[in-house]
This record gives sequence, C-alpha cells and structure tokens, in this order.
Amino acid sequence: MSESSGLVPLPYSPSEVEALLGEGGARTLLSAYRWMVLARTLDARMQALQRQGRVGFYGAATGQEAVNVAAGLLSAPEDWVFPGLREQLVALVRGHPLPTYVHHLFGDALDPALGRNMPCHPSARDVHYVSMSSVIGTQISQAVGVAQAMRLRRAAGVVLAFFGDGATSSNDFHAGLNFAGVLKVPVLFCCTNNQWAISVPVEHQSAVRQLSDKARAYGLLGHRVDGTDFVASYAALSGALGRLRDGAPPELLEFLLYRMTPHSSSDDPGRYQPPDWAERARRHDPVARLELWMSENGLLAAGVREELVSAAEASVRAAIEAAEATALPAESTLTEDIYAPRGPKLMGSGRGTETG
Ligand SMILES: Cc1ncc(C[n+]2csc(CCOP(=O)(O)OP(=O)(O)O)c2C)c(N)n1
Repeated sequence: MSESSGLVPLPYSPSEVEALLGEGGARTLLSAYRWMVLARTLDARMQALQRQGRVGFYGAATGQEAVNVAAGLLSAPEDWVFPGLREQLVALVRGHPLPTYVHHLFGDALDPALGRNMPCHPSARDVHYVSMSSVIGTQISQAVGVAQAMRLRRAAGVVLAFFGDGATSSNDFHAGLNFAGVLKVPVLFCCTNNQWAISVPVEHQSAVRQLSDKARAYGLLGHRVDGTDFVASYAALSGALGRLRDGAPPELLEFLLYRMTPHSSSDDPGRYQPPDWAERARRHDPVARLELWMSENGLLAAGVREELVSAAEASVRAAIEAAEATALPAESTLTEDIYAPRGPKLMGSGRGTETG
C-alpha cells in the first residue's frame, strides 16, 4: 500500500512505537486515530456547509491533526492553551463538547460567545482554551504573561502557545520569546509550520533554515519535529512538557506540516501554490500515515476504520442538526458581558450596579 499510494511511511517498528509512546501505546494510537477521523469529518462537512451558505466562515486544520491530538492528549486540565488559527481540535480532545463547538460555528443562542466572535474562533473556559485573537502572533505574548502570572501565584500547570510559521515574523513572537527567555516562565511554544502564511511561502517569510533556530536568539532550546508523524509529535510534546513541568526553561517546538486545504474559506490557493503541492501534501497526510502504520502492524482490524468514520459522521450530523434547530441569539443579548456594572465610584451616587 505504501508504495502504490506514495505515502511516506512512519519509520518505526512496533517496539520503537511502544518505547516512544510509553505503556499503553497501542491504546494511545487508536484513541488518536479516532480523534483524527472526527476532525477530518468535521473539516469536510464544515467546508461544504460554508460553501452552501450555512456557516459564515471556516478555517480547516486538515494536515495538522497529529499535533493537535497529541497536544490535547498530553496537556493536563490545569494547563492553559493559547491557540493560533487551527487548534480547535485541542479543545475538543481536552473535553470541550463537540455540539457546543458546532453551536459556536453557527453563532447561535447556544454559542458560549453568543455569535459575537467569527466562526472558528471558539473560547472554551471549561478546558482552559482561550479565544484565538485574529491579530497574528498576539497570543504569544499573552501566553507568556499568563505563564508568568501562574508562576507568581504558584498555580499548577503550564501554558501551550500555538502559532503558525507566519507568526514567527510578528512583533509579539519576538517580545514573547524574549520575555520567556529572561523570565523562564512555564510556556511551551508550538510553531505549526504548514509552510504557508496564506499565499506567502515559508522561504519568503524567514531566512533561517528552520524556524526552530529562532529560539536560540532568546536563549531557548528549539527543535524541529515531523508534525505529520503522530508518534514523533507525541514523543516531542511529551518530552518537552515533562521538562517544563520539572522546572526547565521554555522551549520551542517547530512542527513541520503541509497545509492540505485553502488557508480558509476565503482563499483560493490555485492562484499561488505550485501544481505539485497538493500531491506533496497528500504523501504526508498524518491521518493516512498513521492509518497505514496501524493497518500494517495489526492495530486496525478490518471494518474498524469504517465504523469510526460512520460514528464521526453521525456525531457531526447530530451536532449540525442541533445547531440548525437553535435560534439565533436574542438581540437583547447584544451588549451583555461587554460593559462592567457601574460601581459607586463611576456613578458617584453610591447606588451600585446599574449597567451601561
Ligand atoms: C497582524 C495581522 N496581519 C495580517 C493578518 C491577516 N492574516 C490572517 S491569517 C494570516 C497568515 C497566518 O499565517 P501563519 O501564521 O503561518 O498561520 P496559518 O494560517 O498558516 O496557520 C494573515 C497574514 C492578520 N490576521 N493579522
């Protein structure tokens, strides 16, 4: 199969996988594969729904599932996640309910943000997942600030800060890594290098050979990892999070990935990607690579894939139906949670909490 499909095989023997994933490695692979199938199904359905005008916007994470699942499985409940554009799956793996996320995508009355944020920009307080800021890179310095606050308060946990290759050119990347290097706060920088910042290829973005090299300028360690290899991504995240929890300085992991879809539903990569890009990306498909390894090593019995695909399709369909049956947020909610209650100082009358 690997030769005819041209898929780059995962380069491990079963005992190497067991050594890299730790005890229960086979269970971890199956759980990861299930999540990846769900993510793939969700991305396909949502991109189609956007084209039908049923959701306003969608940014797929197709090709980035291995890193997201590994981060979701390895992060602890007390950790905080500051996402880039494509880490919604981390929130789901951490326990945020799929129906709630789909309500968010529709911006309906059961969206926790009541439709005020763009679709695909969820916030999930239940799983410590901060709303993505559309302003590229700003989450990096915010994540460092929160990590510093957690350390000052002696709070348990660490912060995972995700960002794309394009964000490594932003002011906040440099400010954030600089502060992290000086303060040595518990933050793990996860650069998801999918080799494109919309239409800008990574070699036009940065002159360094590897984006992980940028860490050295701030006194931090940086490593490049094959982000389409679930085993490598899991092992790298597990090692880095373990070191951070033991009090080691922050690190940067660069996950080399292939963006397998347009940047978002507002993009047409046919105008700028080379003709062989899609095929190169397909050969590194993280879901297919894991599936191939599991099949060849007896971990995916006949019919299991089909069962997982139909289960994923059923749960995505149910979540969409629930969202489409839900009303839009009431107009009266438009200014809720925006203005703080006016206290006596603002009112000057001691009357308390009239809202503005
Ligand atoms: C400060 C700023 N400039 C420009 C944009 C428009 N924009 C949105 S996404 C994006 C590219 C992001 O690329 P990258 O950081 O590599 O992440 P990816 O989308 O590839 O995951 C740009 C330029 C923005 N949102 N914010």
